[in-house]
Amino acid sequence: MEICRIDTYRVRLPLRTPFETSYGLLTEKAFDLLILTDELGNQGLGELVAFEQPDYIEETLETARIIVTKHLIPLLIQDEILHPEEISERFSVVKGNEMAKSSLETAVWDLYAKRQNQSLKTFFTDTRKMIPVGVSVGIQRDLDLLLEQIAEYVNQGYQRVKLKIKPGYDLKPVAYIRQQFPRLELMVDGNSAYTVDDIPHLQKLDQFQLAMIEQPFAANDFLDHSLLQQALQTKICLDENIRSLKDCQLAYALGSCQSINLKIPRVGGITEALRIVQFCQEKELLVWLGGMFESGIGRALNLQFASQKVFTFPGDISAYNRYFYEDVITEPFELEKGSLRVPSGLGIGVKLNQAVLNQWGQRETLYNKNKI
Ligand code: OSB
Ligand code: MG
Repeated sequence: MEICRIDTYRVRLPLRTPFETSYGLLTEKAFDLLILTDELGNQGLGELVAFEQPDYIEETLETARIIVTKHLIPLLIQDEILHPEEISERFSVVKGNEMAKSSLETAVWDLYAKRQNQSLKTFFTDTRKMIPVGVSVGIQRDLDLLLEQIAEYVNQGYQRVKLKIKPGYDLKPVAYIRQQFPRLELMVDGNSAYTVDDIPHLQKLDQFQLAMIEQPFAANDFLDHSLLQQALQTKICLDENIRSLKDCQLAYALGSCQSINLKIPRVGGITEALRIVQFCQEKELLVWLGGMFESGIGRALNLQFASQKVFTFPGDISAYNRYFYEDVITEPFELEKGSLRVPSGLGIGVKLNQAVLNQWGQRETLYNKNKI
């Protein structure tokens, strides 16, 4: 197949409620949609999920845009594409910049599936239609409000709660939630806010039967995470650290974690994500699907991928109304008994809502072979 045209929508969607992590406050989600058009007029959709601040990882929306337009699009259009698995190899001359790569790589997978008249999940093995999901809850200093928020999510049916923590805001909120919800599937996410000196403090989390503790230490740290995992009963889960299969192998070899939060954009796309799933299965590492406050496009991709039965642990894939007032797709995802349904259409299975895009987005053409 040949990519003849590439368009983008730069979108900002206001969040229903601001989301606080140890990095700061997110009040709206800015992202780019990428639309690839082939020689037959089929369209593949991808989402560039990078945040505006380089706090979660190095990439930002702006740096990723430069990488996409200046370095990746030329590689994408230079030769015909026979299979989407070729793309990660073709992009490997560009170092890092996984989210930029993923925005195009996943769009190529969507386009390929549509050309084959297939849903994307048909390219994965052992899939199902309903995906158990959880919710990630931001830092909320008023513990009664926090509890109210969590009770609301539990009532809606979410099957797992992830609580964002940071130094000075950890044991107390966790103890408070545990007291009210003794059997809730609960975990915490430190988003790199702790250091090796906090190990004795973090050991106190062992008493709360948490499913796991996500990313307490720095994004490039494997050694201190390994020390912590040895000092803990609770599983450590790595998020920011994991950009590739190699990172998983390193974490496994060092014993830095027992669980992997897999985000397709953070590992450069579907091809690398599939390799990681396979490795985790071989090594019996618990792998589950994370989120980046995606719009319906990235969320549809996540659901297609999470349709693989290995994803038994509820993902950070919530209904659209946990994040936004309206979504950029025509049928936004709703919660059905604690699960989201994998869309059954071709490719990622969703259609763009043009009215919403016109209101919140700005269109630009990045490449046009025939100047059509
Ligand atoms: O660490 O997983 C994270 C959101 C922003 C930045 C980092 C993270 C998160 C989430 C969001 O936890 C999960 C979601 O998309 O629902
Ligand atoms: Mg995380």
